[in-house]
Amino acid sequence: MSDRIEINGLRAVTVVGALPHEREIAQPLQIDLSFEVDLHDAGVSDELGDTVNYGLVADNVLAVVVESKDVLLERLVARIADVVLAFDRVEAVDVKLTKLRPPLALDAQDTAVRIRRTRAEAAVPPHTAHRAFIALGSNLGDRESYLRFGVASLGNVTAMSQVYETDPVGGPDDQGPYLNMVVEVETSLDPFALLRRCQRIEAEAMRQRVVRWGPRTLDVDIVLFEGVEMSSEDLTIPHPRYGERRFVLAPLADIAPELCPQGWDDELEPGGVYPRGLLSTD
Ligand code: A4P
Ligand code: MG
Repeated sequence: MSDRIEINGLRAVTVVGALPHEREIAQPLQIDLSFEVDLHDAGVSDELGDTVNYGLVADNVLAVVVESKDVLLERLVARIADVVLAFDRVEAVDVKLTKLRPPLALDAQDTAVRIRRTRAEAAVPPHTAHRAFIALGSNLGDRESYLRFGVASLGNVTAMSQVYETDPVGGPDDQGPYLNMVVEVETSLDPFALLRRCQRIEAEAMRQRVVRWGPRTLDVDIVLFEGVEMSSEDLTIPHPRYGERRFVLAPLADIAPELCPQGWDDELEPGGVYPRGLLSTD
């Protein structure tokens, strides 16, 4: 990942070192941090909830450093990496810890250790994963490409329905047929952050070739989010109309039939939804 947040030149005074006088007298350190976070959502939403609050990271790091009684910079720098990786969205961190007045009988400006740690190797719990189901629909332009773009942008897709060609439900009379599908994702985002991600993907798809006021190139809706039932101005889960729509339930039944309302296949109007096989990867 190329997105990063940096905190440079953070200073603290603390006890660290192996020499007797270093155990007695606190000494100045400098901490330089660079951590990997996906910043796409925050770049669109302008919401602190979509990024990592670097003020909070700096506070938590300083709290650990000033309490330090570590002998080795190596130990303290590893603990700093753990503090940063405890923030859910941080994927990896580079930390440089510098002794500004090293105890050397030589003319050296400073000494430092530098490490890189990733979430996979850190002593922190993995992301809290939630299972959610997302419906994608397109009836404008290269519909299959838009679906492919949507699936690729969602990240961590764990199951994928077939693609269905479906007659439009509602809306203007002259719009063309849709391609619809449903995917399962595993996400560490909360429902609102996931909605913002869906909306960002829609915005990116439309930015390219949308006809103003025309049908949509890509619709990305949250159908279900494990353990969540909610209704707010911006977000209703489960999606308010999913139980009435064959174009959502047919693909959902491919990957999670147990989550479809009982008897839906007999109760809903037949027709209008035609399977076309798995999303092609060309
Ligand atoms: N919103 C609330 N709950 C959710 C949720 N669970 N997921 C809000 C996503 N969005 C949710 O959505 C309007 C607002 O709903 C958003 O601002 C969000 O805060 P939108 O995507 O901007 O507009 P929309 O999708 O046109 O509206 P709506 O009411 O969600 O429409 P539907 O019900 O999704 O229907 N026919 C076929 N064959 N295939 C289709 O895919 N899609 C539609 C859209 C109509 N007919 C169709 C299809
Ligand atoms: Mg929608």
